Amino acid sequence: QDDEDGQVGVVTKTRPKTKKPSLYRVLLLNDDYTPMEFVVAVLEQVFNKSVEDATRIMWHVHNQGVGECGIYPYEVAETKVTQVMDAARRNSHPLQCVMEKQ
Ligand code: TYC
Repeated sequence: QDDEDGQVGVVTKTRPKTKKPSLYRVLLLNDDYTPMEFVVAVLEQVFNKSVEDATRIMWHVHNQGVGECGIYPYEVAETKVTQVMDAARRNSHPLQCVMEKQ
């Protein structure tokens, strides 16, 4: 562009190159065998829920078949899924936890 000093140059616009991290929803699935108290304890310990919130989410999953534990960046979501699946396996419960792109 020809600006006031008479010089011809290239107009550049700066734009931040940082990308927002994709978010993932972590879901708990219902089953017939995992004890309710175990599900509540997992929600408190892994997802930092209050006992009230944990209990509400547990009942929601029990009644609806699936429920949301939280929404996190990929690596956090993956870590939480692993923590739930490890705890379930250690205690021989069939509890399933999955993540999906939000
Ligand atoms: N349905 C289970 C029971 O009746 C309780 C349960 C709730 C299991 C939530 C899994 O994600 C779950 N003992």
